[in-house]
Amino acid sequence: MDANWLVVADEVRAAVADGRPVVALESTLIAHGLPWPANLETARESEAAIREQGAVPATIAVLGGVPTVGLTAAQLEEIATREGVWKASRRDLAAAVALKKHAATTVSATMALARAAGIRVFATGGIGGAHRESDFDISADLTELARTPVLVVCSGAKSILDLPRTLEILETYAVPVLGYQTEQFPTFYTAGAVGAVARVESPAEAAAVFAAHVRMGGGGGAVLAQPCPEAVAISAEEFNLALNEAEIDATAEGIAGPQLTPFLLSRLAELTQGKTLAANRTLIVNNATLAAQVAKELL
Ligand code: PSU
Ligand code: MN
Repeated sequence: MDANWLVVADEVRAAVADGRPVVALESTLIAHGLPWPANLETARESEAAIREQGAVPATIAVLGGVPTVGLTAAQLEEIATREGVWKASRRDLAAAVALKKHAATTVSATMALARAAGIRVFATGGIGGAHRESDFDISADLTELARTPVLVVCSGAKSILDLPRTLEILETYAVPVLGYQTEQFPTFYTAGAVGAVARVESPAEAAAVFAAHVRMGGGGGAVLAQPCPEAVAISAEEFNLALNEAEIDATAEGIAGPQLTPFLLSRLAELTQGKTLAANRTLIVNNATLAAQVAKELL
């Protein structure tokens, strides 16, 4: 049974109780990662992709202080349109609840709430990680992966990050990182890959690795990383030029902390004439489909 401090949609609760496949979705990418109306469209497309596979979607957010697992259509629209929605990592959840805020949940907060509702698979675009040129701005997503047993299906960590360093931190935390039909860590919406990860060929193999990790007392979660579809991926040259410019703008405007990721994502979309936005949307929905396929195999 789920905890008494969170609201779980009836459909989600029933599916979890019956052991049917459920996929959690985060809300920070809706409220802060993508512009209107692409944000709402992508959120709806992700839910539809999960249903198409025969699984139940559960988008997660905090509404008026209530952690909510499985938003209604109206609640989804509210998170996509409302001004002043907080961005809550796990550290911010208690404040959002006690101060009765509307908060979109990042990967770390979504994992924690998914776990509380009994959901084991979660789809997003890219996890947070170690920012470039900062020793201390390391996303809470990494520590959450170290301690919460949820499989996060993504396209690696966001290209704006120091990806080799992010991968090293995941190793330190003993978080299994799986490449979906690849032996390298995908670089989000940029073409290319870094490092070396364990390759899995199918949703069944991914599910088997995650199940083994949990069974052996791994304690934490795991990452299943699927490359961005080639047709929409941005070349490394074009991306790096745009990122250098976006970083200069961030420094000039004094943007840091939780605002940095949303600022860079939106500036990059402008600088690439929408190419990063198109790629981000495509990979998010693609990951939702894969997550549903893995959730079916985990039963
Ligand atoms: N994936 C996307 N867009 C996003 C994010 C992920 O395609 O906006 C969000 C996730 O919620 C992730 C957060 O947890 O960015 C990381 O933020 P930070 O770097 O401040 O930890
Ligand atoms: Mn940060």
